[in-house]
Parts: sequence; structure tokens; C-alpha cells
Amino acid sequence: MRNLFPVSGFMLSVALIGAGIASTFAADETLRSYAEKNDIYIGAILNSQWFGGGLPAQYEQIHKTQFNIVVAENEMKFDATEPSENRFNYNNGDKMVKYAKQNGMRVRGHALAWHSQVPNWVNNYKNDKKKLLSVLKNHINNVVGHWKGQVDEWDVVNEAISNNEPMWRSYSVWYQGIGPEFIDSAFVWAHAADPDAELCYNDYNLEQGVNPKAKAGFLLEQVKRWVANGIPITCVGSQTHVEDTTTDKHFIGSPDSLRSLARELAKLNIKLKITELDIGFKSGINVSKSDLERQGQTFRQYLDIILEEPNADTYLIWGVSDKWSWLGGLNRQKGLIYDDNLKPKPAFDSLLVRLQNFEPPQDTIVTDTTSSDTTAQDSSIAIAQSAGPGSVTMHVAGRTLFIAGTQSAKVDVFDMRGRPVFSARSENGSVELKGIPEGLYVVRVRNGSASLTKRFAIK
Ligand code: 9MR
Repeated sequence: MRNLFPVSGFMLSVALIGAGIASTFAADETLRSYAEKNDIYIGAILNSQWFGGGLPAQYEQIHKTQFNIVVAENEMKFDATEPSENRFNYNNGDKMVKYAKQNGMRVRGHALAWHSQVPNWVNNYKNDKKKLLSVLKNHINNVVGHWKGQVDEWDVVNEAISNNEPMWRSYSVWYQGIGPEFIDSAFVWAHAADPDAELCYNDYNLEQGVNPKAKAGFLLEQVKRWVANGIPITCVGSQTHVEDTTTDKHFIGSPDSLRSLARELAKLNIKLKITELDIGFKSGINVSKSDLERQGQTFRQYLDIILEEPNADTYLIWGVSDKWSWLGGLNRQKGLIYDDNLKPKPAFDSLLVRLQNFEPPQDTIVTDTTSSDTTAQDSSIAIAQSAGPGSVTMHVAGRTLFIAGTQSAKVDVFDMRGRPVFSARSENGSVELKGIPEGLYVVRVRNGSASLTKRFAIK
């Protein structure tokens, strides 16, 4: 069983009321409410601009309503927390920890030993192994110790493997000055500072195969060694910054490869977490509606790993809105689940529908519900109603969807994998469900931010 940070229903409702959701019936229908039902964490970073109060109120409202795990984009890194030697600055990190507490969220700490965002003063010691060891140890002791019991998990070591061939990354002050044993030591020190925190190795390009030539294959060999040697690692974070090339070969790397890594890690009793997901398109290209839908499916495929693999529990996206995203620097665009105007994209819908309708694999999704349908002309069976409003109802008769309680509504139909199959607007309380093959579907009716979702068998 996953060791989930408890978020009480009370706290959640308080958070939602606090978020000022106008609708009478959309409050429960959030990524986080369904994530909690499925015993997983879903989250997004708090972008650096949030810490200075530079983001619209709607950003925070979305963040605390939709997510139940948080990580700081830059504010807990080495240069932010120890800008000069042995002088620590916890202001921004404390601000985030407080926000997480107020909103019942789990906290990730990112990152302790990394080659990047290391302040200049550290480089003064690059030729002094003994001093560098004590600098790293002191940093970890202080930072992990400061948030002991409040930061639930740490990226202890970040991006220590080279991109080109599987070997350690050489351009790192820690690697050059100490050698690869800085990694083992960092885990031991972090564990000593907070024995209850989960401790991860975090890296990118881990979705490109688990073979000795791929980064994940190299990592797996190290994890085996760490586990055998009693190094207190408990998780691997897969950053999963991937690109949709919009060509025939859409992606480099795949959810299947990452799933293989999860399964290999399960054999070692190590968790897999998706820690920095974004699925960007190349900058400058025109991104079509169908591109965005395909992007949504890829988001959903990565979510499936977290839902389906017992040693995977976290799905964290590296940003909320495309407007505030690091991806431009990588020559990519539109990689997140909310657009520039903080409107949910098709990827949001795919995730929400998947979370709503996921059933653990050992359960039969539908146990012959259609045979219990005794009304001759009504072919619908609502087997799961989520976030049902008192006043809005829907049912399917034949091929017609009837909606009562709202005049105008947007209707979307998804298959059981969360893929959109039909979309229309209803102005008079009914919609013809044309062109949908027989089967089980999720129908969502939306009016503004209010929505109602039901599962139907369409015959
Ligand atoms: O999103 C972060 C960006 O604001 C910083 O400028 C950048 C500096 O290295 O780091 C970004 O976050 C990175 C994360 O810490 C580690 N994995 C890759 C992320 C995206 O570059």
C-alpha cells in the first residue's frame, strides 16, 4: 500500500471553498480529488514568479484546487538556500511549506546535490576534496534538517548521469572534486538528517529504454549497487521532459519504456515518480487541435504508469500554464496542461477523465451492467456518477443524450481510455450522439466551470 500523506475531506473542502469556486457542482471534480481516490499524488511546481507575488490570483486558485503535491521551481536549490558559505536562506522555501500545509499538500524538495545552480563560492573549493565533502555534508544537514518532517521527499542527487553515453556526468563540481562517491554520501547524509523522508535520484531521458546503452539502464545498475550496499535511496524520479515532434515518429522515448523502468525498480523495492513532466512542441510550429489532443493522450499514457504500477505514486508537471514555462529556453512550446490564459487544454480533460474512471486492473471495469437495463427504450446505464449536481441530470435514450437543469451545455464523450470521441454543444437540452460505435463511454456535460460526468453504455 502506498504511504500517502493524508489529506482530509475537510481540508479539501476548506481549500475548495477558499478557492472561491463559483459553480454549485464542480468543486469535487478536480484532478486532486480523483488522484486521492486513486491513492496517488498529482502536482505542479510553484513557478518562481509565484514566490514574489507576480502571478494572478487565478494561478494559485487552480494550483491549490487541482493539485495535492508541490515542489519549488528554483527556491530550494543550492544557490537559493545557501547563497554564501554557511549562510542559509529559507524564506521562500518556508513560504511554500506553509502554503502546502494550508492546502493539505505533500512537499517535494528539489534538489540537494546537482551540478547546476551551484553558487560561485563552492567552485573556490573545486580542488579540495575534503573541503567539498564538508561543504556538501553541511548543506544537506542544514537544509534537510531545517525542513525535517515537513518536506516529505527529496531529490538528493539530480542529473548525475551524462547524456551522451551512459557514464557519470563529468562537468560537475561534485563529481570532479569528490568523485562518484559524492552520490552515496549525499544519500547517507540526507537520511541522517531526516530518517523519515523519501530520498530520490532524479534525472531526465529515463524514458528511452532500460538497456545498458540507455541512461535508465546505467542508472538501474547503480540503483542495484546502492541497494546492495545499504545506501538509503527509496525512489527514482523521472523528470520526463519530452517533445512531441509532430512528425510520424512523434516521440523520442515512450511511456512503455518508463513503465519498464518502473517494473525493474519494483524488483528492488524502489519507487518510480514522474517529477517534472512536460510534453512540448518545437517552438515556432503551428500546433493544431489534433496535436493538442495527441499531447493529451501522451499525458494520459504517462499517468497510466502511475495509476497502474504499484511502486509508482507521483505525477508532477513542471508548470501550470504555458505562459510561465521554462520550455522556451529549450526551443519548445505549449508543453503544459493549461494554456496561456489559464484555460484547461485537452490534456487536462484526458487526465481528469482517466482519473475519474480508472479502476484497478484486478477489477472488471463493468460487470455486465447493460444486462440489468430493463427499460426497453433507454439504453443507458449510469454506473458511476461523479460530482453530481443536485439540479443537473442527464440520461441517454437510444442515441439521444438528454440534459435537464441547464439550457446550454458543451457535451464531450470519451472512451474508457480517456480519448475524446465526440464533442457538441447542446442548446435545447438534447444532443444526438452521432458516429460513436457501441460501447462504454464517459459523457461529460459542461456549462462554464460546472460539469457533470457519467459513464454510459451506448448501444
Ligand atoms: O525551471 C527551472 C528554470 O527556471 C531554471 O532557470 C533552470 C536552471 O537550471 O532550472 C529549471 O528547472 C530544471 C530542474 O531544476 C531540473 N530539471 C530540469 C528543469 C528544467 O530545466
